[in-house]
Amino acid sequence: MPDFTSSDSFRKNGFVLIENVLDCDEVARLRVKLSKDFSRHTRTMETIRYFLENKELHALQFNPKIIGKLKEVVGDDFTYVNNIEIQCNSFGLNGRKDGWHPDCGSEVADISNQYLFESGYLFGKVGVFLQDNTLEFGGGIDALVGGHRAFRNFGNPFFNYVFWKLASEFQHKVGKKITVPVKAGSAVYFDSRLPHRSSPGTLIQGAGKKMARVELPPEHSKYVLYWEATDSRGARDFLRNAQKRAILEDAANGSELFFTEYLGYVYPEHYPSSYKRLVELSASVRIASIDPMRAMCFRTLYQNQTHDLDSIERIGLSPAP
Ligand SMILES: O=C(O)CCC(=O)C(=O)O
Repeated sequence: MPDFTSSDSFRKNGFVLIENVLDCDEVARLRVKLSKDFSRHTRTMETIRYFLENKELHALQFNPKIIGKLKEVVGDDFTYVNNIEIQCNSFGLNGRKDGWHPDCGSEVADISNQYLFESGYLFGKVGVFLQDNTLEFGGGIDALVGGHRAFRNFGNPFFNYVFWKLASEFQHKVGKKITVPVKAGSAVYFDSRLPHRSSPGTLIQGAGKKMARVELPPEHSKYVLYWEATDSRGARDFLRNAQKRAILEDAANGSELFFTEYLGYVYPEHYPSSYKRLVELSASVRIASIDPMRAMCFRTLYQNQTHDLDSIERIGLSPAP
């Protein structure tokens, strides 16, 4: 088995495994809490509001092992984007590619986002897993090793896109796909361009094209906390694209207004003191957010749950920020 735990693995393989972030007792306590809270509804995930209300969850972002590894990979300029997802029994396995996808799908579809092809580009998702990844129940992610390297810069947006399209089809057919050996209490930091999917699990049924919550016995429930880590430039580019996505969210069509919600949180204004204290103590973590005026507009849209174009224009957001 190659060494997925050294910081080089992020550049080389597209992900790095961070082992033993939490001990058994910490995992057990978090599982009890999440099991209780998720039993109150049927949603697949909790988002930033719930995360900031619960100290034991936001403390995970400041775990010394996670911070240490992110510093090794990203450097001292590392920054969090808090598009928080706390997923429960959530699996996405269908579609033409059986659930395989990069996270930057909406960014690469917009040809103006050439940053994805730059050699120094660094953006990824951190996931903290509260169960082992097993053959029967999944519990972690599968990864297409090195798949992020399909993003090559030929100095021409059209060639960049076409090469990526062809290379990612080729990789999907012949590339090396592995189940990342996640244990309860470990974390993974993976490149947003890396094709990955929920590890399937032979006993998992009912997973949809989009992430769907499936029924599992409580002792096998799957819980994962995700957020993004990058450098200051990566955060700026990502948040610009996220605003375009937020504007296209439409509550009337059943969309959850996920982007609209988290973009409304500005650091430090909208964060509790328990979180701010952790940022201060860490002395190195930066929290990215958008311009406060724009954030206020997104908060209004989220509160009203209205997303028609009229209301977007009325509160002063243009569809192309
Ligand atoms: O944890 C999982 O099941 C995979 C999640 C995933 O692919 C995603 O959030 O993009």
